[in-house]
Amino acid sequence: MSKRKLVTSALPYANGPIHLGHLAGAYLPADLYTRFQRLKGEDIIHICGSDEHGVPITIAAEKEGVSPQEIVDRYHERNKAVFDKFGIDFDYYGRTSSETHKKTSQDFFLKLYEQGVFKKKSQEQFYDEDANMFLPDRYVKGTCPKCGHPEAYGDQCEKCGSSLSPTDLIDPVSALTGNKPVAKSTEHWFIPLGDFQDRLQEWIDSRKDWKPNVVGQCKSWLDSGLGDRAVTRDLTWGVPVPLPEGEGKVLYVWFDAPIGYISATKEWADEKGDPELWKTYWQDEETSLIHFIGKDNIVFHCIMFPAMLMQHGEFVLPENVPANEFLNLEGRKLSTSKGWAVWLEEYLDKFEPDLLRYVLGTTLPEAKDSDFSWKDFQNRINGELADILGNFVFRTVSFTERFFDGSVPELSNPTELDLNTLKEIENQKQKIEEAYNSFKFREAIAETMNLARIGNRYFTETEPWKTRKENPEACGNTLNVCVQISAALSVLFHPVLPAKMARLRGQLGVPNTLSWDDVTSNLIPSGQIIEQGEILFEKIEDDAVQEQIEILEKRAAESSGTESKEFEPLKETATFDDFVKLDFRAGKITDAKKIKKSKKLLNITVDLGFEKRTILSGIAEFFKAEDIVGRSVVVVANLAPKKMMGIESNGMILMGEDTEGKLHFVETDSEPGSPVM
Ligand code: B3M
Ligand code: ZN
Repeated sequence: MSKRKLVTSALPYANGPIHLGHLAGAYLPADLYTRFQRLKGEDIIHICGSDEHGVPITIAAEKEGVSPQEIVDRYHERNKAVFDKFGIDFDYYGRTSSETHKKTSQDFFLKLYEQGVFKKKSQEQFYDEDANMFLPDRYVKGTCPKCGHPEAYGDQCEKCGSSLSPTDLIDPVSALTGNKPVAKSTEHWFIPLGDFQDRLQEWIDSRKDWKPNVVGQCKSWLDSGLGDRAVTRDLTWGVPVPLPEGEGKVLYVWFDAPIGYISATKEWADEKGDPELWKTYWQDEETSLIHFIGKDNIVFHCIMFPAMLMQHGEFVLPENVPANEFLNLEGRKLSTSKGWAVWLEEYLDKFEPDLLRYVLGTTLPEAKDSDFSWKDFQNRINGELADILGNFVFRTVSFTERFFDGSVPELSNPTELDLNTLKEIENQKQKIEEAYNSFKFREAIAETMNLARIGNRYFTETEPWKTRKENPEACGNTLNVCVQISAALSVLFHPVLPAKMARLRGQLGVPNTLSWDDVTSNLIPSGQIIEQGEILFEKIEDDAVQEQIEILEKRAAESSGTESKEFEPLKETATFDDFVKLDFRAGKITDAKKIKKSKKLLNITVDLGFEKRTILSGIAEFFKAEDIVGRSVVVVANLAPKKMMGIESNGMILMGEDTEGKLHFVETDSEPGSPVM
């Protein structure tokens, strides 16, 4: 066991408000973990802050026609406030525009520079001649070479997750002007990640308890071989490169942002009046450093930052990086630009923070992508928080109030059932603890709710409303047991429902200072007076969630209307001669079947009038084989044959793609075999 824990959660870009996806990716799990460990009495701090550099900020500023500073000032304050309201309990929320950060990241860079680790290379970089600037990777768009997604960015394809360079893109254009950019030479410093390959490999192999999704991504990076990665950029917004030859250049945002964790810890220590304290958390080997992030940040936290830390030499390496997958919303991918998101500020206008903490906690995308829906939100609140947890503590407290004047009855001559039920407190506590310690928060929450289920079942089985008259001792025992379970829940549920459990502790007279290990099956002495407060969990009405669904749909509709649609850039001009080489024919699908082992391809037989053709088409995700038989289609009939999955495909069926990426057939009424032109 380490002596102390340093938890970080990804520094959100201060370029927009926080939504559900952010919470589910990093902040809620980090907060659950930290609150649990704190209750356990661990020495733990949770550090976060705004990422105020990088192209996402300048893009937001340009869109609004304001300065980057204005953007980061606004969102830093807003995001900090909303995290606070939602109960994300950071020890410090810094920002990467601070002086401490500038100095810390420049010193870090200089140390590596002096160690001679960087390679200085001149490289060809895309330049936008109208905008008069070098284009950062994010400012170049084009088609992803790996998956064909037409909207990939020069640093990453958000569809398949591949990390890219702008020159990898097919048909690159400038995101500023839409121009075709020109390549121009510029000099930059690179960290040769290849030199760290073996050390990183060995280190990651030694991480036995990492999540499979994280190890998997690291492995695929390592397997494909690490190359040089530029750590500087031609930009004006960012931390200036601290070298005379670095004028006009700044540190790459993914170089400075993780150092932001260190700067923020320094500021935290300063604020505590113990300026050296940060070193204990970053430099003492007995610290466990844990990064909570979303899956799109894995490579930076598991490859790039560790390489930087290894090279620097004075810091601990992350002990674990329990990255989450993505959260979808109502079955669709979250998209801020398409208005398909739930912003936390909006949520908090209508509902209490603890409700979402619970529901999101039970649906965290821990092992694979997961889905949040408003219907599920309502079901879980009504069916679990209200009907199980709320109902259990309500019946316990109100029964005690009514029939025992609020005084907790004593346990005398308990039955085996009473004793076994009390034992469940310890059993469940053990399970919950193990789940928290292995970053399985969904399981931790489910097991906590199970204790309330056990209590409810026991209450019903022991029928205190009957024993009250027939066997008052047994009735008293039931209530004693139920009060003990309620008291235990008021602590065990604290990481998830901090505000609600504080209220429950108030009702039961459980001190707020109680730690996790203080929880026993005898928390409340008999004779203690307990009091019903207002109901803990009100049910959510249909109207309330319907309203949220409508808000979402309305916004999505509006944004699809007003959003200036981005069209694919046109391909190079084709001459008339090029065009007439292609022979388009009308056809009719006479048979279609799935291809084993292929998610995308269907094996389709098309009647072209003069012959039948086998054509493989990548439409299996959109159409069922049996549904397309009989459809009229247009076929490129003289395309050279191509073998896929061991089958020869002879031609291509034309498809149209809609804004959501769904495919549709291009149809014709002509007889099979007739030319289409
Ligand atoms: N700001 C990316 C993101 O918000 C980035 C994280 C930095 S963590 C050092 O996804
Ligand atoms: Zn892609």
